[in-house]
Amino acid sequence: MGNSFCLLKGISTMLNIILCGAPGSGKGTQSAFISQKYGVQHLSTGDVLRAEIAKGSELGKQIDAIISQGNLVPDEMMLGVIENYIAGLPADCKGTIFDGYPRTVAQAESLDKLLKKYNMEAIMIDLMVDEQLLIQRLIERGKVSGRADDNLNTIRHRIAVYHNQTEPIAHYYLHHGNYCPVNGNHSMADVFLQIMKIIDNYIKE
Ligand code: B4P
Repeated sequence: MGNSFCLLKGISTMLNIILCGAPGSGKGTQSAFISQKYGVQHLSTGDVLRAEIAKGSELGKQIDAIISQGNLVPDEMMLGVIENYIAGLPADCKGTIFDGYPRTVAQAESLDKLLKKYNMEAIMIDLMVDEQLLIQRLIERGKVSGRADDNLNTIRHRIAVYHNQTEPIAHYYLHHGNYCPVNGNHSMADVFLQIMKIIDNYIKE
């Protein structure tokens, strides 16, 4: 059926934000702030995958094996998650933060097609953080998160996967969409100030 609000209005007035960055760059942290301030929904693909693992399903076991090694789950699996999510959006939805999706150029292309199908658009905010700081933050988080992927070896591998598979999407958005880099090395509050400036300018346009 699709979303009638989009089809009726042409380009939807929803605020859609794609939040990208290396592991530990603060995607989850900033998504929570954005969601609270602007009333948009927060879709964390990492959380969706961890919820599947927690169910103990066969699929969850496969996902666990991939994530705990620090690798990305296959693009087709993620596309299913995103398709279901967008098709199920309520008519009064104010928008979505896509936290951690896309993570490959193929995912970016799929998301583009999906957004176009529903007459939606998005801005891409890229959190740029120095590698040493990423490692430090994830090691700290690992002390309390209990996450199998928050240990030094896996963190290093995740950062390498980020450079190889995710970083190229910055070039994709530079050429295809609204690309907005943010210096994520600062405090959570300072990073959020930079993000608010971008969103407020975008809303004004
Ligand atoms: P995610 O769950 O997306 O998480 P993340 O990259 O580890 O961390 P995030 O950037 O959200 O950092 P956070 O705010 O928590 O991914 C986990 C795994 O899921 C991936 O490795 C992959 O295997 C899989 N996956 C997810 N999406 C996928 C996709 N689309 N395709 C394929 N596979 C996918 O911040 C980290 C820590 O830093 C926190 O403790 C926080 O408190 C702290 N922090 C944040 N900002 C700070 C700041 N400004 N100053 C100081 N500390 C800060």
